Amino acid sequence: MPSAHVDRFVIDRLPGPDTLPRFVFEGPALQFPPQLNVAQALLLRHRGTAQGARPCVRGAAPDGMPIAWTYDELAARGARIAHVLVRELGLVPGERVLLRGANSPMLAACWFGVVMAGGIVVGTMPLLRARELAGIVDKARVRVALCDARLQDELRAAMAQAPTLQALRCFNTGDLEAAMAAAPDAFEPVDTAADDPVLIAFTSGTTGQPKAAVHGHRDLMAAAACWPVHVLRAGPDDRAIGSPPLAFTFGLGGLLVFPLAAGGSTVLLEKATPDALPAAIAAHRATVCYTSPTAYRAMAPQLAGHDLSSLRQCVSAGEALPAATRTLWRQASGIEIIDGIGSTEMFHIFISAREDQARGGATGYAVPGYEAAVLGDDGQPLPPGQVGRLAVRGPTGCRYLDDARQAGYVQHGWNLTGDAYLVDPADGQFVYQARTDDMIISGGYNIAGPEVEAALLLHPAVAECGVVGKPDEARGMVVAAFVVLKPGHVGDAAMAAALQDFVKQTIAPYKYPRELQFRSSLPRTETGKLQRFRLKQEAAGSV
Ligand code: 3UK
Repeated sequence: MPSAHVDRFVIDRLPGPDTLPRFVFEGPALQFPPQLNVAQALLLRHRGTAQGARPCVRGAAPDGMPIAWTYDELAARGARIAHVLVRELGLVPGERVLLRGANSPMLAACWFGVVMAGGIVVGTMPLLRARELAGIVDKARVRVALCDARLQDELRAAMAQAPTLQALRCFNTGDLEAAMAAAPDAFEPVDTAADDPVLIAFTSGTTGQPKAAVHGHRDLMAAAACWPVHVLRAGPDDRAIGSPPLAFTFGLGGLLVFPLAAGGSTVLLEKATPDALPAAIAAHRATVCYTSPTAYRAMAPQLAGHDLSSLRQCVSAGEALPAATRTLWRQASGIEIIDGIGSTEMFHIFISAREDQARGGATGYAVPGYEAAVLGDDGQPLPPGQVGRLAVRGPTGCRYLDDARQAGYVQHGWNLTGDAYLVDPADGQFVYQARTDDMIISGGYNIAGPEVEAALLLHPAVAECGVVGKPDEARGMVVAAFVVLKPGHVGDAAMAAALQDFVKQTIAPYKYPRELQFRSSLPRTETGKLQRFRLKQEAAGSV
């Protein structure tokens, strides 16, 4: 099927066939028509039907007034935005549109407006600064941006550094709403090919230049046919809520694409921190919650006084879920967390387990539709119990925009996520060890930092912790822990010794942190990941 893209900037910069992963589409649910537009498939096809009148997205306007739009109301707003993009800003299919804003119903309307018009969405994290925004504009060659009025300063500053960006409209009480009012509320979506790009997702990039992962219309629908159907199993009466930004594919899938694909609804909150989320779950009667392991840990002691009776399912991703956090959350909420590993490159979760299969410390099984394996250094699968590189393939996969690092993520048709895993010989579950470059090799032993963290988290005084390798002349590296204590505990030498002993009693003694420092907080990315490279620098004494 010919592409509908008039602007071929992205299509011309995709990896060649020899560096693409093997895409696997098995079973009737993964067969798609040659032409597909996700805005049509998720939203527009319901117009005027009973589904069109059902609740779709909730949230609040900038003045705090509650918003509750049906499918038809979201579609109408998306259509008006598509008209503004095409008529006023001259957008052509294939052009990139940068979106900037905290999660809100208007951000979702902008997302659909861009997609209806055949554009490619370039999501950006709200906390990014002008310099980082300019890098994204440059890499994706962005001419048009839609921005929350309250976040426009940093983007205007970026425009000075990135001259391709020329057209900016602001929403959530800005000039976009005025332009929308003058536009029709119906738009014929561009008839895109199923594999036309629809999204450029920048990796959160803990180090180095961020990578731009491209996904097409079919990729989003294929992801929606896998994990949400087989593991989550949420339906039309479910209402999603959570913290990940729509610029992070964990949030885009969990809080927009998947709820709509199931005919359900979503709550898009500007502020979904652990202090705010329990009250929001109660206020919106949400049924499915998406957030990070650290947020579940921080929320667990704060549930009293909130009516969480609507909540059925809790999804954790972004980093490994420690067994102690799973237990803590089950005790506080009565809910068994669904853990899942996903990545920006794969779009969403590819290894996970249903609540009834979930086991502390394990991520789960390959999601139906995906295959997963643990490979040795020679690229061949390892027997269960041995630690190697996690490899996955399925209906989605890595396609970096114009990036030599494609050859690092994709090898022999597999997507290599950069994670060290093993398969548990007892139950076949995939068990996370560490990022491959974070494995600590000390005195000839391989030690996974997250395993030591999981042990420390079992101690009642520990709120959060991070464990990294510190260069050491005698042992090559030693295990160094950074610990945040819960209120009421003192980080003195006695506490350090007690924690070290505790680890020796809990896991193999050679894994205990020989160095242990107390901190008031740990460095994290906007997607909730611990910034280990900072802890490593600190441990090495370079900062
Ligand atoms: C790590 C996990 C252990 C792992 C993401 C769900 O996190 C997401 O995407 P990113 O590109 O990072 C990918 C990397 O993060 N990771 C994520 N989840 C887990 N490690 N257990 C987990 N449950 O290192 C992976 O390679 O930021 C997660 C859905 C969409 C996503 N983009």
